[in-house]
Parts: sequence; structure tokens; C-alpha cells
Amino acid sequence: NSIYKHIKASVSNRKRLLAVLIDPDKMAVNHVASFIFKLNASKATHIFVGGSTVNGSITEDIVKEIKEHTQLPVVLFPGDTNQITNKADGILFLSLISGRNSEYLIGKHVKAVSELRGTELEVIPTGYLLINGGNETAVERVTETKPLDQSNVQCIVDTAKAGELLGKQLIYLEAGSGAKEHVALDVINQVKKELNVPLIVGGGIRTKLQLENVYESGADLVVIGTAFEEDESFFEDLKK
Ligand code: 1GP
Repeated sequence: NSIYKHIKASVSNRKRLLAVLIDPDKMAVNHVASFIFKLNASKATHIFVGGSTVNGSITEDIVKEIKEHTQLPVVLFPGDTNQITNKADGILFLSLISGRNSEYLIGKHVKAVSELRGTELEVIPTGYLLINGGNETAVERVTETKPLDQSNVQCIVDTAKAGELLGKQLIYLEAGSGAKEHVALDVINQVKKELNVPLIVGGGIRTKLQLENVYESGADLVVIGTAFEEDESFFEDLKK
């Protein structure tokens, strides 16, 4: 369990972690090398691979290609069981605890076991909360669950804490890929105060200032996808 150990150690040492999200649907295999070249020169510490609507085996091809070009841990962030490949290093085993769709709470997980059996993937139990970022995102559409309202801070805090008490090793506050607004700083702050496990925040973070604010508010690991998809020069702002 070296990925999780490293995250825990980084939290203790107050080291900020940054995951770049690669959506296999939006990245051609022949573009991976040049993308990873820029990523390697940046402050990124992890590469997450996944998406809400990826089909078939393209995840495996993308992961193989990523692994050719980097030493960073590659962690699956799957929208569905067909995105599981043993070519990655680990997997966020996400339970969508903000919603009440049993498929995304436990159903897909049961189906995933036959895919996971026999792989060496480090499985990291993760409580996943969808928070309203001001627009309907793919997570909401695909999972058919409503996001939690940003103004209902107590509900978000209690949901996150319930996840921890259920044994989730990470809590992920997700505004959804391409969210108009990222998770509010106050929400991040209140959740962080209650949690003893590392906190991941993602969705709608597009600038260096937003990234800084999200860390200051208590995020241990931040996930950014869209900003790099739209403009790879963002890597320049985040040089090592
Ligand atoms: C989405 O949290 C991630 O699952 C990243 O979101 O694409 O908006 O950066 P963005």
C-alpha cells in the first residue's frame, strides 16, 4: 500500500499533492508522450486516469503509454468497471456517498471484484461526494444522483465524516469535471476540520490562485483535468 502510505506521509509533512486527471476519452494515445513530458516538469505528484463515459479498452492503452514516460504513480479513477486495468499502480475504489443510487454505492463494486482479483492494483477505499458546482456535470448525469448543495455545509461535513467512520481511507469532494465553480473554500475548511483521513478536492479548479486557495483551505490532494486539457501552458505556471 505504498501510494496511500505516501499520501499519508505527505499530509504529515504538509507537502501538497497534485493529481493531473487524464480522461482517456479526450486524450489520443499518440499525444500522451508530449503531455507527460510537460507534466513531469511540473509539480504534479500523481496521475489519475478515468472518466464518466469511457468505453472499451482504451484506458489500458492510455495507461500503458503513460507508464512508458513517467515514474509518477498512475491511479485509476474509474467511472465504471470497464476502466479497470492492471497496468496502473492503484485504483480509487470510489463509493458515491453523497447519492443514494445503490449501483454507485456498492453495486459496481461487487462487479469490479472479478476484475480486481488477480491484479496487483493498490485498492484505496474512497468516499466520493458530488457537490454542486453550478452546472450539471457528467458525474451527475451518469450516476443519476443530485449533488449536495454548497450552502448545506453541515450535510457535506456529516456525509464526509460518515464516510470516514465507514472506513474510507480518503474523502474526495468533487464539483464535477468542468464545474463552473470549485468546492467553496469554507466547505473545504469545515470538512477538513472534522476529518482524520486525507482530503481530495477536484472539479473546476483552473488557476494557480484557485489552487493555492484550495490548499490553504485544507485540501491535501487537488485534482485538475480540464484546465490542462484546454491549455497545456498551465503546466508552465506549475513548474517544479
Ligand atoms: C473531475 O475532479 C476532477 O473528476 C477534475 O475536474 O476537469 O474540472 O479539473 P476538472
